[in-house]
Amino acid sequence: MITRTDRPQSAPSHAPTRRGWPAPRRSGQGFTLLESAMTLTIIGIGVLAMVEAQQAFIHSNLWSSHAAAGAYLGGEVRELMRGLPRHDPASGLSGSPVAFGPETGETTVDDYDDVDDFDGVIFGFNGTNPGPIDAIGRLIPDLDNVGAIVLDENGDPVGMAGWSQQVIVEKIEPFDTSIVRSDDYYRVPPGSDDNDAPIGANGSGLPPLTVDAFPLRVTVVMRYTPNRPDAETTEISRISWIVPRD
Ligand SMILES: [Ca+2]
Ligand SMILES: [Ca+2]
Repeated sequence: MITRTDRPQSAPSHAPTRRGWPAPRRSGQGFTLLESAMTLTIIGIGVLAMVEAQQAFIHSNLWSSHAAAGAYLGGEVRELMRGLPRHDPASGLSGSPVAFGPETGETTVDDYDDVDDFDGVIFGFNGTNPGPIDAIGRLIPDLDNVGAIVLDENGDPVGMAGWSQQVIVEKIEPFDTSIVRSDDYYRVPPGSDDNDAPIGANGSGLPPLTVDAFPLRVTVVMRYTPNRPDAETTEISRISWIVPRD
């Protein structure tokens, strides 16, 4: 039996073998500078590839979570506005001049009782109202790393950081929904002596319509602003639907 100590001595490392290649290094001899450099290069390339793959994963994951959050926030506003009349149930579409928006005394989302009340409202970051909001008008709170609701100095919940929901309500032509009319537009019969009628209101050949008889198109735009200096606001998603005439 041949033991480690009994094994015959191998040839010196620099001595060529029969085929001309250096013999294997003996134990404890160490590495040459070239071998060390090549090893470091290979490891470096591997680490770089892993870092790039990790960055790509983080970017993809961020886009995915933002897209999901944007769709969620848009769906909440749509659900909130579902079933509301196009114009105020008490005063209709009125004002001087006639314009969309909340009526006197309607100051919060709980007061809004018709679709046009929401025109121009931005819920959330840098907005006109607290937000973002959910389908029953409640603030959607921001969560910290362990899932706890973030509170302000008064102990009140803080809205989802950086997110906003902007609502745009437009009056559209029932015969061509790509045509947007002004808030006070209406149409009178041809030959009408209504001197206040908007320009072209009775010359289009289309049927007469009162100021509140047009369908509405609602668009909700979701935007996100990262929490860092000089961060740019990005539109993440938008949702649009038409509220038909009764
Ligand atoms: Ca109203
Ligand atoms: Ca209104």
